[in-house]
Amino acid sequence: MLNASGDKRRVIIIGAGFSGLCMAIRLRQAGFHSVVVLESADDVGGTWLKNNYPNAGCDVPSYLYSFSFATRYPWSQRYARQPEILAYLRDCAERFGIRENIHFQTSVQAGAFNEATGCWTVTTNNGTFEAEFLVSAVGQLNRPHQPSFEGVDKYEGKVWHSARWNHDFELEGKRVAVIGNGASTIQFLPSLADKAEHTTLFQRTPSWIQPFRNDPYSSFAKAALRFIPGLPSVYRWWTFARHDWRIIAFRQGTINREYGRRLKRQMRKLIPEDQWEQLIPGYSPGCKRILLSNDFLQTIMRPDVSVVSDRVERLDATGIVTGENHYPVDAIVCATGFRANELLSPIEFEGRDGLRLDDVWSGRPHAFRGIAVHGFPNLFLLYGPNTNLGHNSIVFMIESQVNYVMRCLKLASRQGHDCIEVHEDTMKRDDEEVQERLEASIWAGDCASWYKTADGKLPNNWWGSAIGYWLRTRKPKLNEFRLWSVG
Ligand code: N01
Repeated sequence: MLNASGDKRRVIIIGAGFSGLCMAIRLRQAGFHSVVVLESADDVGGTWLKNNYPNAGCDVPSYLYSFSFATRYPWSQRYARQPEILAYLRDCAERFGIRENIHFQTSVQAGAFNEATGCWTVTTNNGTFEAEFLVSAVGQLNRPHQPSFEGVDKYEGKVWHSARWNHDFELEGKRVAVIGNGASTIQFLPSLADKAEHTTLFQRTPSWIQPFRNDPYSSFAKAALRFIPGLPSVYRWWTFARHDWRIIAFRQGTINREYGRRLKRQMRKLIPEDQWEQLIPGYSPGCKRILLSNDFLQTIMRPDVSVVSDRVERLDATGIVTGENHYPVDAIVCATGFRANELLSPIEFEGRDGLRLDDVWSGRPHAFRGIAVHGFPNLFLLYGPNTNLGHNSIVFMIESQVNYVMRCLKLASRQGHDCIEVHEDTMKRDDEEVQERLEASIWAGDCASWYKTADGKLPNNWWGSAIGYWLRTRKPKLNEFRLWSVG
C-alpha cells in the first residue's frame, strides 16, 4: 500500500474523523512516511464517536457517505446508524494501517508557523510536535452549543447536550424536557419518548420534515454489492447524481417554492389542522436543514408528548420557566446544535509575520476553496469555511479537498520549494464570488440557522453543486500560489 519512493516531508493532521482519516490514508498511500494525527478523543470517529445519542444516524445514504476508495462495506441499511458508521471508520483506520499514526487523547491548543524553518509547531496537552505541513481536520460541528440559561446552577435535575449523551440516566418513568428540534432531536426523540413518562419538546422554530425510505438491504442486494466487482462504486455514483441535481431546489425561486408546497402537503396529512400553525414552518425549505424522519411527527402527536413553543426563559430548582408557565422535569436534554460559525476555535493559529487567524477571520471565517488562507503557508483546512452542503454528501467534499491538498504538496515539491501560500487577491476574489453566489441561495433566505452568523453572514455553506466544487478543486494553479524555499 505504501508508495516505495517515499516523501520525507512531515505532515501533522488535527482530528481523526472522516476528513483526518481520509487525509492520513491518502498521504500514506502517496509514500509520506511521517504523518502524525493528533486526536483529542481516545478513538477514531470524530463527530461519529461523540454523537452517540439514541438512534443517531446519517441522513445521507451510506454508500455515498463513505470513501470512494472503500466502498465495499456490508452496510445493513440505506441510511446507516451511528454504530455502523463508527465501525466503518474504525475498519478504515485498521485496513489502511492508520492507527499507528494517531496520538490519541492529544488536544491541540495552538499552531505557529516558523518562517526561518518553514515548519509548523503544534502545541498540545501532550507536548509539542513539528512538521512542514499542517492540516486541520476538525470540521464544522465539533463544539456543542450549550446555551447558558439563567438559573441552570439552581436546577436539581440532570442537564446534558445531545452531542454528549448521558447514557447513565434512566429515562424510564421520568419527565424529560428536550430543548431544540433540529436534525439530532428528530432522531432521538421517538426512542426517548418511548421510555420517558412524559416528554416536553421546547421548539423555538418548527422544522421541515420529509419522510424517507430506509429499508434494510435484502440478502440479494448485499450479496450483489459484495461480490460483483465495481457495483458499490457504480451504486455510489448513481446515488451521488440523484442527490447533486437537487441543488436547484436550494436557490430562492420557483423550484424551492414548489418544494415547500409539496412538503407542506405531506406534513398537513400527518398533523391535525389546529396544529398546522405551530408545527409547519413558514420559512423556505432548506433554509434550515430539511429533516428526514418517518416517526418524529407521529411521536409529537402522542398524548405523553407535549410541544411548547414559548421561549425558555430560565430554569429553577425543579424545571423550566417560560413566560407564565412552569414545567417540572427530571432531566433536560439540550439539542441546541453546535458553535458552527466559530470554525477551528479554540485552537490558536499564528501564521507568517505574527498574523493570527482569529484576526484574519474576525469578520467571518473564509478561505480559498475553503482550504487555504493567505498569511498561513503550508496550512490546509478540510471541511473548512463555505464547504458544507445541504443536499449531498460531505464525504465527497472532503475527498475533493484531500485531493487538492495532495496536489498542492506535489506542486511545491515539483517546483522544488518548501512553502506554499495562496495569494491574497486570489483568496479575496474567490471569497467575493462565493459570498455573491450565496446571496441567491436559500441559506441567505428567511430564517435564522446555524449556517448564518447573528449579523446574517454565511461562513459555512458552499453555494453550488458538489460536482461544481470538485471541478474547482481538481488541480491547484501555479499562478494562485506563492512558492518559496527557506534557508
Ligand atoms: O442542531 P441544530 P442539531 N433556546 O442547530 C434550538 C448535523 N447533523 O444538533 O431553530 C431554545 O440543527 C434551535 O432553535 P432555532 C446537521 O448538519 C447531521 O440538531 O434556532 N432553543 C434548533 O431547533 C445538522 O444541521 C445529522 O429556533 C434553542 C436546535 O436548538 C447539524 O448537525 C444528524 C436555543 C438546534 O438545531 C446540527 O443539528 C444530526 C436556545 N437558546 C446532526 N439555541 C445527520 O443525519 C438553539 N436552539 C448527518
